[in-house]
Amino acid sequence: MSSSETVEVNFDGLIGPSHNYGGMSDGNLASQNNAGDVSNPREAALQGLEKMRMLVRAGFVQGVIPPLERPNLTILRDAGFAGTDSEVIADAAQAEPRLLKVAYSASSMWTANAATVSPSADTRSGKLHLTIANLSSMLHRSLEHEDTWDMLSLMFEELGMYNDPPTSDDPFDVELALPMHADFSDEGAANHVRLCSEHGAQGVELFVYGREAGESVTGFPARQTRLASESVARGHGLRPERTVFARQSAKAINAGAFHNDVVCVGTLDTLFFHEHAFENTEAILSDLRTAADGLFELKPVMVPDAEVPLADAIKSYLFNSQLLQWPGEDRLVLLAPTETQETESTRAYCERLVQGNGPIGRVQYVDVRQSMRNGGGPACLRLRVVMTPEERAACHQGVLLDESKIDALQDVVRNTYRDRLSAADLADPAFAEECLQARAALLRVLDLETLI
Ligand code: SUG
Repeated sequence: MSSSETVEVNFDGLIGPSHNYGGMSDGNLASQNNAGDVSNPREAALQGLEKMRMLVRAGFVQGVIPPLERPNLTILRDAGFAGTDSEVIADAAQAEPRLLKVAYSASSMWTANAATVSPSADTRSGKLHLTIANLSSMLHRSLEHEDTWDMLSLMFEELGMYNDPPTSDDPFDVELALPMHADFSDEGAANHVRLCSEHGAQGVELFVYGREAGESVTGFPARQTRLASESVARGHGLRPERTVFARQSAKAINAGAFHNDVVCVGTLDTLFFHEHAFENTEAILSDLRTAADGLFELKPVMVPDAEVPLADAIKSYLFNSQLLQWPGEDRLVLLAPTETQETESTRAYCERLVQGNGPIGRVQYVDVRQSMRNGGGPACLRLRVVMTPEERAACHQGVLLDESKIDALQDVVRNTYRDRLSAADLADPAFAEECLQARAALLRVLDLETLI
């Protein structure tokens, strides 16, 4: 990959040492079904790092976002637990074990929910804008946004915490999360797709929401409001004529597609989605074509329910794949979870897909099972940031990976992470110290000691 190109950088979440199956996400079938199982944080983090390695080897620019500090003792102290950290943990384990799981959740690994990102080619200011997602729908996820803001400010504004507000020549604008209220419920890039002719060109941004602010919906929670999507688009200074808002279908949400990226993925001029992903598919495609007028010709790839039933799409996470312009290949590559290969209808569909002459030419499978068992596939684990060479040079270099840095991170994981973690283990105050030490060692590899 040429260093003079504008490229899409994937910033993967590094899975933290407290990865566990808490059963905390209503409407996320994997989280619900695997609640209480014993997790393997070491294997989880190694699987994630191997995915990053695969892309580094292929020639992609690959970044990483380290785990947030866990346990989050603030939520426990806010809930009235007092005393030393050990006392707080021991008392919470007795009185509020569910809250202890919340405090320990490693959910920041799903960086597609960290922020919504608009590349500088799309914004009025000419800056790369990132709005941190408030994740207000689920308690454990609502704890992320403040620390994610610190983290991304540091990564993208290089010491941004000490340089706020950013000066006019900063290439980045990292914006605080929207207000913490159900009307502004925002889950970040998981409900956002950017389409374009090439990454550096002006694009069209598609925002997908599940409900209007103030609307009460029945069934599983709709985690994104139209107000939130519109607020992010306004804040980023996007051109209204190049921006499309689409409603996710209630059918998809109630079948377990708690984010749009469970039923849709897009890149460049290609939108790959399930027949039941949207409320009004024809109108959305027409809006996208109008928005793309003069920029590129949209290539929709719609998967019919008759070929892949919605339930199979959700079980296999076919759409929660990374759709990539693989160096040296003419057509796009779908980096899909191994569960897609193991599900009959999706495996057969993928075989037919690549035999055709459409925009997707190959499917590559990747094992991220530990994350999948909490409803997080390859696409959940990464935040896409389209960056010019100048922006890449201006961001914190410690989080851009090569294989030796991946080796060093894997060594830390092998030496400090457990290979077995159950809900009962969270009650042991010594585990809190173990998590802090593991994270500190990871941060040192990434030159982020300032976050320790
Ligand atoms: O928010 N799971 C996450 C999965 C996020 C997937 N991200 C995207 N689709 N982009 C969620 O539901 C489960 C945690 C638990 O139950 O322990 C969880 O938070």
